[in-house]
Amino acid sequence: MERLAEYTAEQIKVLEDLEAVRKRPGMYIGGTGPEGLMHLIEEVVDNSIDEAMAGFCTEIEVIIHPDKRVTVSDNGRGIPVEMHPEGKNTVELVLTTLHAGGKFDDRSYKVSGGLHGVGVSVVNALSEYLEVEVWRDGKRHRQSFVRGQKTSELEVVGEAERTGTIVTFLPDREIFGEFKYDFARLSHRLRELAYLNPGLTIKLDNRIAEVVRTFKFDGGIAAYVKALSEGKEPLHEEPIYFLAQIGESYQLEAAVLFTSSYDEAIYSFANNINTREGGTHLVGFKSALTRVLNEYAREKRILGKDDPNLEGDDVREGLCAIISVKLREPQFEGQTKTKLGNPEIQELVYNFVRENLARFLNKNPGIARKILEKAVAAARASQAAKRARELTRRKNLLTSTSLPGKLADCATRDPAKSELYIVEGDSAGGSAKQGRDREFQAILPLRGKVLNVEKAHLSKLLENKELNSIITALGTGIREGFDIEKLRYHKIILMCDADIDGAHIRTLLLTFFFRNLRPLIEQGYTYIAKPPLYQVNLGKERLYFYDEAELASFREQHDGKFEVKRFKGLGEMNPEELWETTMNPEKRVLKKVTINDALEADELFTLLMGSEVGPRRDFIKENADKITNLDI
Ligand code: 0RA
Repeated sequence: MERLAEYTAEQIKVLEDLEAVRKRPGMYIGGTGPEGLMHLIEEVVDNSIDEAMAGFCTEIEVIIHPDKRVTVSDNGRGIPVEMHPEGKNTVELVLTTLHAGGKFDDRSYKVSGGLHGVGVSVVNALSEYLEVEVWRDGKRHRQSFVRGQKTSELEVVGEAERTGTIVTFLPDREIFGEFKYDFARLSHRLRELAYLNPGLTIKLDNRIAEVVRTFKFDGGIAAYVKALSEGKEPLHEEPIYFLAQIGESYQLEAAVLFTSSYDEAIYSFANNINTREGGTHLVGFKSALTRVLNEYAREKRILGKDDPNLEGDDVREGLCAIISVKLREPQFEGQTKTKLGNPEIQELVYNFVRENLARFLNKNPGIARKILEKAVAAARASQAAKRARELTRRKNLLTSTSLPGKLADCATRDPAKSELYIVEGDSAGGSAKQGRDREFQAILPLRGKVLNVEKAHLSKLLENKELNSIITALGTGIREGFDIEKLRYHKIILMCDADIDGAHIRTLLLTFFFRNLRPLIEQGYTYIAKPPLYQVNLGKERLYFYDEAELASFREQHDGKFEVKRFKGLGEMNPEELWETTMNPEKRVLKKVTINDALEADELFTLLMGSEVGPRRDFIKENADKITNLDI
């Protein structure tokens, strides 16, 4: 009797959990758009990654099938199959119980931050269909589910000569609608995971885009740093790399490459999660770096008695670095749960970097000198720039700054009501000027490829006419000189063509904003305009469609008499059309740029600018649909 009551209660709990997840998917996977879909895949992959981190898995494969099913397989130990007293096997428990992971598995560094680590049961609950196959104890075991509920018991279906887990699922259309995967993002993430787990092979077999990619990097984060600094000139051949294992609970890793460029690119990770908001590991890293370089400079008399200390910004100019920590109990904080909070980590990382970097500098005096000469030069330049800024500020009081000639400004002076359209090409710029509402819409046309900001010095960048006119039109200044109070428009809208060049220019502009005007992205002032792809003439009516799917569903509802026109570029639209479809606030589609969009643009940009042909070709294939949809 008692047994039966328990079983029923357990059953009820499972159903309640299922309902909770299906009712509010956003709470568990962050949304039901491409972001949420990405979380589903990541959740399953993370389980395999945990197995790799525990040292039992060397290969992971992700297959995107033409019918949108996803298969994630690994050669780990396999989910345990034994029965529990309540009559369920471990596989079923893991797949139907919220947060079951931890209970059945004591793997030490688990990926469990933010929305990650919600458990595969969440993926199961949100899948039209899920099948798991476990190869373990010489047998292949299989169990199937529909919308989180089992449709079969765990059955032995054959023999197995190795071990592993294979999960295949189809996201539920009731939840996700007619969904599309973000391929570029998926391959970016899988590549990143391969760098973070050296030696692990991750294969992505994308049968929709027909791209197969295999990621394996024996060099780990040192190789990642090298790839990220492609196109920059290194001050030393090989990245400086350190690794420390502290007891059972912490693993610390850092890879550092100083370059002659002017950008700082530091990426931090905790348990394989990109901690975009930083955290204690990053703070520990930065303070150790500044401390060690100042100590070395004093000891070797590179800095004189009367010289001030080098500032953090000076020692980090041109630095490309990755800090990756793995820990048992990560605490993730911040708006997007991508800030590491563990207080003990700060000192651990500080001591780790301080000791290892000091030792490296002492052993490699030639490299040390180059690094410090660069830092000293940066310090001088920043002092000079500060003086120059003060000078121009004084001058500006007399001469009043003039706006760029190509800018067609709006009438209102109220930034909260004003919009700035940054438009690719003079011809589209012309149509936009004629079609706009001049009361609150300003137009700034840009000519051609804006500038390869990656390779440019800060002062060069300010000489570039196109970028210079953006800066003056915005009114804020840049970098340390940035002042949001001076912003002249509260909506900055990037309007580019729906082709590969447009995508490239947009990537470039986002990179420029990310590096120089970051608060405009962080505080949500930056948008991407989405012009329509098709115009349909139906009798006297003119209709516009923004992607293939919209047009397809229109075709389904109307047969026969209508005319379809495909827009190739913004320049093809006349002023009225441009206003109707892309600029009229009542009708237009704008996408707010997030810091993630910008970060990805930034990394992508470095890859695209690099010498490798492969990444560029793959980018184009994976983005083929996005480029026509302009849905960055
Ligand atoms: C619980 C315990 C153990 C492994 C796993 C779960 C596991 C889960 C997944 C999900 C995808 N791939 C996986 N691989 C392993 C430890 C098993 C043991 O001690 O033998």
